[in-house]
Parts: sequence; C-alpha cells; structure tokens
Amino acid sequence: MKHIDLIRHFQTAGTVVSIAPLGAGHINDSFLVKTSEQDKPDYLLQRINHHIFKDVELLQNNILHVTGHIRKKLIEKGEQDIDRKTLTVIPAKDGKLFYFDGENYWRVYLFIQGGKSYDAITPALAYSAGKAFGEFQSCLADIPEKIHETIPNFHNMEFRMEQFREAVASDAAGRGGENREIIAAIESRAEEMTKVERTGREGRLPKRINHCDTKVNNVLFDEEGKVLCVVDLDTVMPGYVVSDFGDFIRTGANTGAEDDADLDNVSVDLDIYTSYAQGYLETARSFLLPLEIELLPFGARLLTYMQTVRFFTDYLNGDTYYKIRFPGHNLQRTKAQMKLLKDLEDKQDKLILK
Ligand code: ADP
Ligand code: GN1
Ligand code: MG
Repeated sequence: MKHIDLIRHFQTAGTVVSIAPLGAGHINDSFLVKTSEQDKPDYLLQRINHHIFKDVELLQNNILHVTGHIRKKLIEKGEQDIDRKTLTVIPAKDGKLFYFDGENYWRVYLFIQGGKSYDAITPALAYSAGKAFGEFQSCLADIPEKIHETIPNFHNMEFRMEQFREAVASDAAGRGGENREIIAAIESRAEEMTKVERTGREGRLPKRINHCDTKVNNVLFDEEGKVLCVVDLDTVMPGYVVSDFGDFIRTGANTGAEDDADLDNVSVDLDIYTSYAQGYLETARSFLLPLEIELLPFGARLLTYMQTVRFFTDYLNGDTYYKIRFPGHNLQRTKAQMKLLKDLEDKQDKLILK
C-alpha cells in the first residue's frame, strides 16, 4: 500500500504534501510526513518490524503507557512545549494504536519539529543525554501499568550466548570455519559477561524500567543542544540499569562508527564517557544501589560485548535480523564492536566512577 494511503487510516490533521524516508535504524522504517498548513503538525510514519516485535498490540500499549506517564509528569512539573518533550502516539481511525495493511503494521507519531539526533556528539551533549536517561528511568519508576518485555530476554546475556552457541553449532550460512578466532574471543569472555544475570538471580541487582536501546541517535536535541526527548520506545522494558548506561557509551563514546571498516578509528572517548556518567549520576544516583553504580563501567563492556555477539550471531545465521547494506556488513560490525570492546578492556582503570 502507498504511504499516502496508509496515512489516511490515522487520526491526523492537515493536507499531506510529502512523505520521505528518515533515519537509519537497523529495525523499523521511518518516514517524515509533511503537511501544508502552518497550524497543522507534521508526522512520523513507521513500519513496525513485526518479525522482531511479534506482539504489536502489546508493543503499542507499552508505548502508550510510557508516553502517557511521561506526559503526566511533564504537566505536573508545569513544562511548556510538551509535544516536543515526549512522543505522542496518533491512533488509527478505528481507535487502534496501529494499522495493519494486510502485510505490514504501521504507526504514527507527532513529528518533533527542530529535533536533531546525532551519531557523533560532544562532551556537553553527552552530559545532557546522561541526565535525560537518568530522568527517564526515574520518571518511569512509578508507572502504574505493567510494562511487558516486547522482546523476551532482550538484554539477557545468558540467552544471547545460547543463541550464539546454536548459531555456531548449526552454522547455517557456512561462515563459522573462517571465523574461529572471533568465536574463541567471544567464548573466552562468556563467563565474566554473564555475571549480571547471576547477580540478579542472587537478588542483589534489581530490574528497573529501562529504555533498552539507549543509542546516541535515540536522543533528540533542540537547536541549542538541550535535550528535547528520548525516542525509539519499542524496547522500554524491565532490565538492569547497567544495560542502558552501557549502550549509550557503546554508541556515543565510540570515536569511530558502529560498523567502521577502519578499526584504527574505533576507541572509547574518555571525555564523552566521563561527561555522560556525570550527567547520568546527577539524576540517577539517588535511586541507584552502590552495586549498580559500581557495575556501570562493566556495563560499557557488557553492552559492547553483547552487540558483538548479536551482530556475529546474525552473520552466522545468514543475516536474518539486522538490515545490512552489503554482504559481510554484520562481520564488519562485529569486528568494529570487538575493537571497541578491547579498547574498553585496555582502559578499564580509567573508567572507574565514584
Ligand atoms: P529505529 O528503530 O529505526 O532506530 P527510531 O524510532 O529511532 O527508529 O527513528 C529513527 C530516527 O528518526 C531517530 O533517530 C530520530 O532522529 C528520528 N525520530 C524518531 N522519532 C521522531 C519524532 N517523533 N519526531 C522527529 N524525529 C524523530
Ligand atoms: C537496533 O532500531 P535500532 O537501530 O535503534 C537494535 C538494538 C541494537 C542496535 C545496534 C530491537 O536498534 O538492540 O543495539 O540495533 N534493536 C533491536 O545498532 O534489536
Ligand atoms: Mg532508533
């Protein structure tokens, strides 16, 4: 179905003048829908990847609850410009939170005007993003509705290891043989990298409502560098805070690209690391346990390791999960993430937080 025909199924206002692709996420497809009238909003149309988010109704309900709770708190605080400070779900004309066209699931948000996201940032932006993610967790701590796992075991490293080992054993695409070194490098770290799950089982680490995709490009900043809001709420679910801390460092504090072909570009930027941690702890310290704070630096390694494992597992499976731009893309991503992991390991002493 054409995008313009899809938009007609939603409770939007104004006359659509253009629909253009936006962003470069690995999972969903996004389109900016512009309207002609000055006093009518623009919209973000997204195709939901229902192979990955299998229960679209549950997914959209989670997002409605999360955005509704954030909105309520913004109103209580007397904030202005609320439509730019949280996502706003636009329902379909039948009242559902998505539209199914017979093949694909679609949703619409208000488009946040003037919102900019970055793949590379400055320490000042990292500090603001850290505060924003701390506030995000703090705000959702008392959400009354149950927030479900939209992808079961999403950031569970033991589960990711099971998937990895299955992929190695079945070697569906015949790519394991020439990558024995990577397999060994992953296995040699497996015991340490699964310690968060064990600590959680011992009752020493709580689960909180996490964003679970704190990539740097999921933060929208205004023209002056102030955070507007956190976007990409598909994976908001209970998790360990080390995950959210680590995924921002993995993406925001990398001097190279996530999939850099030149491994010399890839390393951890300690200024960004420190600034993000400072911002995050400013808003999160009051509710974190000492053990959670102690484990934050480990979180940076864990999420980089987890992403290495996930990209490589997908490569072994024949590229069935992440969108790729060329053959071997997932292998290139794996190598870039492994390089970042090694750099984080080398600089461990410099990552300790107080
Ligand atoms: P993906 O799952 O593909 O990463 P996102 O929901 O993160 O999709 O959207 C892709 C990009 O679009 C984001 O990085 C952000 O820059 C921009 N974006 C997302 N939602 C909005 C919105 N409501 N208004 C303006 N820009 C948005
Ligand atoms: C995916 O949708 P996007 O690009 O923000 C993925 C994350 C990965 C990330 C790697 C649902 O995020 O978990 O960390 O790619 N999202 C899902 O860049 O798997
Ligand atoms: Mg995103």
